[in-house]
Amino acid sequence: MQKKIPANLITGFLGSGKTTAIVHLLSQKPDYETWAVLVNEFGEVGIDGTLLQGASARNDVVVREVPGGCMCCVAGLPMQIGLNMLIARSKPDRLLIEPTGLGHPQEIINTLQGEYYQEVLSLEASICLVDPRNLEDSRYLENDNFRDQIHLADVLVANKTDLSCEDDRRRFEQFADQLPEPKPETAWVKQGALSVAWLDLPRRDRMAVNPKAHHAHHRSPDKQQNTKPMSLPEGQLFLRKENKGQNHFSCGWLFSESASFSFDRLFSLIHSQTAQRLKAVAKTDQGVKGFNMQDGIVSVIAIEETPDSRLEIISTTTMDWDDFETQLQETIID
Ligand SMILES: Nc1nc2c(ncn2[C@@H]2O[C@H](COP(=O)(O)OP(=O)(O)O)[C@@H](O)[C@H]2O)c(=O)[nH]1
Ligand SMILES: [Mg+2]
Repeated sequence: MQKKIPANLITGFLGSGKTTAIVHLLSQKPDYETWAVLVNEFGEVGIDGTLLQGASARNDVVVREVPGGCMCCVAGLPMQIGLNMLIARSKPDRLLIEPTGLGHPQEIINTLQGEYYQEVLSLEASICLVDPRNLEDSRYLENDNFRDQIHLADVLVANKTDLSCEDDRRRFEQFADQLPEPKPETAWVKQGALSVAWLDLPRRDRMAVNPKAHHAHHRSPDKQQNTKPMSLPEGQLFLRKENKGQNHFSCGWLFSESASFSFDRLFSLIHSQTAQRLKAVAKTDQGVKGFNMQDGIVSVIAIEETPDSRLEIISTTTMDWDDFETQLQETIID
């Protein structure tokens, strides 16, 4: 019988540092192993896959995206198709899964532990990242997905601690101590510096406190069947796709390979946004760049190559997408 592939969930709310943590884990991968990463994004266009592949830049790491909503909604067919292709293509020694920060982990856990994957995958420790500054914010503490992400995790990690103060640390320690079931491992890190050893910790079976939390979506049935990555019809410069659910709105743009952006203009536009989150991968006059904006801070990385340019915004309020689109088009070099 074939050895089961160890699989780990890396969970955490929007922008808590999951992708950063996965890049860090990939840097600790033993040279002789191949690892696969499955990333689910709330938005429709899918950007983390390129950011991850760009940052790891290794051919013994295979990344696949499942865009278009929370994995708890796409946990059925789209995730199975993505996962099956990933496993068949890369025959990985380990699988890391990044669910969207807005998702509830229970459905994914059910799928991964279901009959279909029983002989293929062995689900090991789940690691949940939190920004400790959020532990005094009732919008997080009262959010069922946030609470269950923490509850279902085996390792609880405070990330972005460079932005925290002593009070945050005390609050995090108290929070961890008061959990009904203490975690086998807690940590206080920066830049998603997870230890690869945590991946081998055993997973404890727990029941979600609020497994129905993911049903608070407003998705049309046709979207749930969306299994294909987005692609652009011939001759079209760009297309745009919107999504909403979990009290968040997203809008994504996919640009043709011929579109080239002014780095300075695009950076300024991204920097001026007030939305929760903005991510982009763009061909610019300064090379291919990955942009990541969270709480008004923009980080930029160089990426080796990308077949096209993409940008996605996630916001807690509706935005004037037409207006943003006009501004975005103005950043393209003629
Ligand atoms: N200051 C600071 N920024 C971080 C840290 N970890 C991640 N980030 C930044 O936070 C943003 C969101 O990180 P990302 O890994 O994409 O979060 P995800 O949405 O959970 O996958 C990015 O701009 C990261 O560069 C950290 O420890 N400190
Ligand atoms: Mg991410």
